[in-house]
Amino acid sequence: MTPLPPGQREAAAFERFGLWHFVWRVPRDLDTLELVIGGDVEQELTITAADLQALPRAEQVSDFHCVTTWSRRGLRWSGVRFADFHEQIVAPRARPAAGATHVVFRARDGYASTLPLPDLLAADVLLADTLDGAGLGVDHGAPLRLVAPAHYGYKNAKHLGAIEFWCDGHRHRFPKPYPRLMEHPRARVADEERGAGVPAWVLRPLYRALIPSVRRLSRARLKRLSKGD
Ligand SMILES: Nc1nc2c(c(=O)[nH]1)N[C@H]1C(S)=C(S)[C@@H](COP(=O)(O)O)O[C@H]1N2
Ligand SMILES: [Mo]
Repeated sequence: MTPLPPGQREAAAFERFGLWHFVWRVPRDLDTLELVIGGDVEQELTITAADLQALPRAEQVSDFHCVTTWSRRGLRWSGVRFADFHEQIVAPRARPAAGATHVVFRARDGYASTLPLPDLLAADVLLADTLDGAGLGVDHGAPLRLVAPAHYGYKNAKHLGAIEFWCDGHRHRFPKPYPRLMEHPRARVADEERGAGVPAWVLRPLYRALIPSVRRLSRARLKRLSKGD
């Protein structure tokens, strides 16, 4: 098993997680994929599952690290590589501007995250639609999510609705009501880039203290959902 990165602890299970507002919000109609490609592009597109089927499938086992200090190792994802998606769909069909390297992921629950294009072209970055051999459920980001293992969980947007390519990095802000300092532009796990302008050692204990309340809320939400709510 790979060693845990600095400040991380192994979680007992891979459970649905997120910030309180989003953990309580569950998007509807997660069966069909409709992914808008936009931003500074020549042609806005709406991508469906059929478009993704034309790309090579990729499978990988990777570790997942939440900024609140829990990690889960050895998750088996499959989907398409972001690099293939970019090369075979985005570049030829949407034709982003040459300087459009600020990539924004918008989720159907109102969540959003961003990463620089060069980070997304790494071989272990997937647009994933299965976990451990089964289609993604409502808990882990159906119908399609970003998996970028070198970056903290908060960059790995679930329930993708749009991917935008912008020349200007200010097109994105960390979702309200949460402060911008919660989002590091790259959030690399190996470098412990937990937040922006706040040292990792300050954030570690604060974030660690949040885990139980988020888990409780998330489990309560899933329980209500299973009763049809
Ligand atoms: N759409 C959406 N994506 C999201 C979040 C969210 O609340 N909504 N939370 C992020 C955070 S903080 C983490 S740790 C992971 C959790 O992924 P999981 O729910 O599959 O465990 O999703 C990330 N992506
Ligand atoms: Mo997280």
